[in-house]
Amino acid sequence: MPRFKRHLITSALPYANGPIHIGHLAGVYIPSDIYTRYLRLKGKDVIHVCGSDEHGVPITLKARQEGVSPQVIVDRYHELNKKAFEDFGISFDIYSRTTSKVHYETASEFFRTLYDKGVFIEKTTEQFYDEEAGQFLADRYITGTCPHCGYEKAYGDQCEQCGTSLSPTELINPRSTISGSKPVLRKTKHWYLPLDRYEPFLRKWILEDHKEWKTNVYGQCKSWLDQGLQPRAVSRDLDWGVPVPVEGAEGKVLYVWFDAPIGYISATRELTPDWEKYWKDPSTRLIHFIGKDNIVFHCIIFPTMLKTEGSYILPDNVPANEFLNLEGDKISTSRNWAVWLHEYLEDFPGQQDVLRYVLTANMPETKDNDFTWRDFQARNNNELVAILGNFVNRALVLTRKYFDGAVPPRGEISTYDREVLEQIPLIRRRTEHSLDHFRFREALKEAMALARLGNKYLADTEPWALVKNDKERVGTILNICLQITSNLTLLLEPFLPFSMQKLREMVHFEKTDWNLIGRDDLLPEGHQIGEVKHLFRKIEDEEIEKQIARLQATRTENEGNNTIKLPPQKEEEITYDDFAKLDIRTATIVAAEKVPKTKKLLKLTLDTGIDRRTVVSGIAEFFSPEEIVGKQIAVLVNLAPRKIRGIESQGMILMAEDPDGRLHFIVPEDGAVNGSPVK
Ligand code: B3M
Ligand code: ZN
Repeated sequence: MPRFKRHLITSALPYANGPIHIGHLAGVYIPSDIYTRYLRLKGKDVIHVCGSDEHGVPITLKARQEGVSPQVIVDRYHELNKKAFEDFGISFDIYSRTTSKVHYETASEFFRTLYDKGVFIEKTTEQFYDEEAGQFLADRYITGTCPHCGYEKAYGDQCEQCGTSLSPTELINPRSTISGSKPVLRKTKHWYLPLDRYEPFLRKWILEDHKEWKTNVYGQCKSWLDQGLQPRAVSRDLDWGVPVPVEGAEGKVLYVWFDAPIGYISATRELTPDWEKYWKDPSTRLIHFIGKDNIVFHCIIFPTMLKTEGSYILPDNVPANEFLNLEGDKISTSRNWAVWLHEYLEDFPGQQDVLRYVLTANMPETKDNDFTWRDFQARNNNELVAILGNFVNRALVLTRKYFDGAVPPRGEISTYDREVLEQIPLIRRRTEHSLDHFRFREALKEAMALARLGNKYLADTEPWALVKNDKERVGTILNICLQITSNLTLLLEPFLPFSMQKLREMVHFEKTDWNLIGRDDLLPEGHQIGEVKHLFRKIEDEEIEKQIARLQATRTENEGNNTIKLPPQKEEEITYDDFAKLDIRTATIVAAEKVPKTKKLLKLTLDTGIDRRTVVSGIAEFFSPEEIVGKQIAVLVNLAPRKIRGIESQGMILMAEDPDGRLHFIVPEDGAVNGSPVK
């Protein structure tokens, strides 16, 4: 008897404060969707729940930025993201939201149960308060320097640079993100979940009973546990969220990370009156798909909540992924460094599966990974078009041409034919093994092996060369190709649902039963196939260049403009030591040229007195290469080198920017030896 009777799959609830990008898809929603589709095809009892995370500071911050209410923000992005997921075939059974009535009830009840059981510690502590804004500063309302890595824009709850989870008082030089002012400490009462008390339970449950978890997940849990757990506040002083359902808690709401995972329960509750069997029967297998920054919440905090509540099951696995980068840089909403799903569809309509394919092939399963447009094009053209599309197309077109679209009889089969047919169940098993272990890149590779096999079989047997003299043999070959094709519709369905639906229609094979994979008689002799269409199309260089140019424009806008702009107003004070860290020197521009295909960038060669070096500078709109060669300037020479458009830039030219955006060089007045320090 299998240990589990049913599956409950959850995908992290994305904050409804911005659109969905490829990083979200590759990290969470494609793996969870592949896995769910696979289980469904196998005929398992499975539900996949998700929804918008609509509380917390990420939402209220965004609302403040736009000067609208949080409700306006969450309504907008809930609809946008729900549609984006649908458009990409992410087949949730429900996409709910944490502002729903059911969720408020479920979350309050949950808190209340723990409260009544005496699980929480009530504590009054001093927390940061913004006197100008008149509010407490939780989590992302506060930024400052990370005590671990020195990143200057770390949030009060987490440093996005090094991933460390922080509490606001650890930040060096804390600032309010609302007013920019220096916060003061004020007393406030909150409820804490004493995680430290559950450490023995967590150690055993994770470190002993779940050794099979992915190493990145297991490792993070172990390091949390080894560092020792602290009580965690589960309430906040905010006016947006689920009110703390006890007396004397006016103005306080549940911490977003307390209510959000309960959102999985609320969503299930909305989906089915049978929700309890998914959450409370130990023969349900609960699996959380998440990104790596959510590990502690899903492996330590939420399980502790479930455990202390007492009536719920715990997750059996938490297959978290690492992060996807874009063209070598961290994906960032605020820097607009992303490929947004809705924008992708405008440029590549109907090509959702291509993105699904490329993101699966590059899934950041064990380490961070990179998405590049060149790789996207290559995988489409060399794999989807040249292997899968090509095989299927030839098999179907030849069947129509030689046999009027009726599956020809299979005559005597050769040893080679047999070997090919015998591969099908083996490929199935290998694909299953990878899927069962949440190794989706590998699974896709294994499944694509069947397309490769078919393509090679067709190339080796060359039916088009035999048709004149041995039509019977051609019939056998095409029969085998068609069996492979129908097997492909099943094997690739979890990965490429749109294309496989199309292919099922083309071959008139509507069965969606994983257990049929491996059979060599899926399409009986005489079965009529339908009209043949292309599954994929070649992606041209121009289409890719357009995408790269768009990113380049973003990069230039953000910072590619590699110049120090002297600020129009006086900025924050620094010490002399801060200033002394900057090694600024005089130098002469000895060569200059435009960086191809950019509007703003010049590649400069400088004589700095100490060496000759290259600096890429965003000044091309104001200066032609000819007019600046020979000019003496000031340059920051000890800036860490960085690649801009593939060119390593080793420094930064100092420029003054006047109010209308014009740039002026900072020039030593009557010449100075190159390399003279500017003090
Ligand atoms: N909204 C964080 C995130 O989007 C959070 C996940 C909640 S899952 C319960 O990364
Ligand atoms: Zn840090």
